[in-house]
Amino acid sequence: MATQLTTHQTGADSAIERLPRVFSGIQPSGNFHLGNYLGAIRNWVKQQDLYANTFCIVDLHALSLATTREGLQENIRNLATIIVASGIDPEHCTLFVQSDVAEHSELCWILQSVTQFGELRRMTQFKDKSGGQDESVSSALFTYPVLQAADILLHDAELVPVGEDQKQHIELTRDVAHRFNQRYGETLVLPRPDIKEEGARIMALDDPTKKMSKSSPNPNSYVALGDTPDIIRRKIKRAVTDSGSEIVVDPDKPALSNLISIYAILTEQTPAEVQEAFVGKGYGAFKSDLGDVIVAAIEPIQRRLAELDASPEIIEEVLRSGAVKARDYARGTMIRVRDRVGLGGF
Ligand code: ATP
Ligand code: LTN
Repeated sequence: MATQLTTHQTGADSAIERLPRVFSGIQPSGNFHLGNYLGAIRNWVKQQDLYANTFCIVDLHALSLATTREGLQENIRNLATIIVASGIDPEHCTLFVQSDVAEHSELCWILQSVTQFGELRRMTQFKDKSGGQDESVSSALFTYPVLQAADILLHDAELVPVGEDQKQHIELTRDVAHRFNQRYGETLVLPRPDIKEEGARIMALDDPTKKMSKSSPNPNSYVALGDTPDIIRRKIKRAVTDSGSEIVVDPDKPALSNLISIYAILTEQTPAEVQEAFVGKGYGAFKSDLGDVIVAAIEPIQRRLAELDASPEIIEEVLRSGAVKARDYARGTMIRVRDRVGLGGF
């Protein structure tokens, strides 16, 4: 039987391979929301022709908080479907599941040896997610950013498109890569975060001081991509607003500013243009229009979701061939890393 060569080996994707490399990851932890879409996936889609893209469903990261076998499997499948339904073209990008490429875990261990305990202790995501319970949370939650560094460095990413909350992790990745290179010689590519000004931090609908989050116990705090039009409109109607009646962007009105910013991104306007369009109209009219704008943005994605759900073999094949491509690339990096460090080789 002929060995199946990957596109990486045949050079069939050579035009893509010459583009700057991009890597990003997303956790299969359920409740994919508008913040994830506006802060991350929408940008991945918009820029997909400009870069050689690798996108990863980071199931190993999801283990840092308790999961069940069935829940995890379902979340991985759903997230892959959402990513493709949102417009990621699997012909142009590599989309794969992290645990299908064992090199991620291996590089994570090696990088732990050049990561300082104090660096990890300063990570704000650990402080937020451990909720002060650092005696009982998993140690995976603590070493989580090292696995993230391994994801990025394994794939030689120059750019990492993420929301604002991930900036600190990308900076840590740079520091770790720099320290590795100093100790072992130039080996790893130093990545830069790609954080857009707009959409980088969508706030919760029930509390504009917190980011919209999958793990919020209150489903009214986020618009989930699977919400029906009625639910979306109701959630927007119920969203907290600030005192007053005018539609104005104002740092003293964080709730309203958040809603205006969502409106502006989805209609490709500036917040000032949105403000202008609603002069003399009240919160009721604005929220009603915003509900319609979100529904209109999400509906085509939901339609594609339904089509893909009806043929699950499509996503299975996307993830299978994505894993082959990602493994092929990762193997090359690990040969380099193991050799530099002086590991095994017998
Ligand atoms: P949790 O909210 O439970 O912490 P999460 O949604 O932040 O989970 P991921 O699913 O891993 O975690 O995030 C995927 C991407 O979405 C990341 O690039 C992250 O920066 C971005 N993101 C998450 N929340 C927001 C938000 N509220 N606004 C903008 N971008 C966001
Ligand atoms: N930590 C990220 C998810 C993530 C990621 C990555 C993002 C894991 N590996 C590599 C960018 C690049 C999060 O919680 N949003």
